[in-house]
Amino acid sequence: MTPRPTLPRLLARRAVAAFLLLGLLAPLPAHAHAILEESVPAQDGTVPAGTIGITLRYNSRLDKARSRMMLTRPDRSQTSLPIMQAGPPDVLTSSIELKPGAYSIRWSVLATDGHLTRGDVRFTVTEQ
Ligand SMILES: [Cu+2]
Repeated sequence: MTPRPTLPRLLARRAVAAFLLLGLLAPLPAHAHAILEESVPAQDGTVPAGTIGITLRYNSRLDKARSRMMLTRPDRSQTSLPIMQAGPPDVLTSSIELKPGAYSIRWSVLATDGHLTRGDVRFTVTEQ
C-alpha cells in the first residue's frame, strides 16, 4: 500500500509546478538574440539569375566569424556561402552565381550575447 501524500507535500509539489510554469511564461530577459529583420533575396521572393547579392540584416550585432550561411540548391546539394567580414556588424553579406530554380539559405548566427539563432530564407531564381 502506497502512503498517500500529505497536504504539505502536495502543496510543495504545486509550488514547484507553478514555479516551473512561471519560468516558461515569463518574458525573456533583456538581451539581444539575433532576429532576422530583413533579407535580400526576400523570404519567398524572386531574383533574376546571375550573380546574386545576399544580405541578411538582424536586430543586433553578430559574431560574423562564428556565423554561417548554407545554401541549398534545387538538386538539394549544399554550399557554404562565404561571409564577407566588411560592413555593418548587424548585417551578413555574401554573393554567388545562381541558375534558375528554388533555393534556400539556412543561416545560423551568433549574437554578441552569446546566443545562437537559426532560420531559413527560401527564394526562387528566375530566368533573366
Ligand atoms: Cu539571447
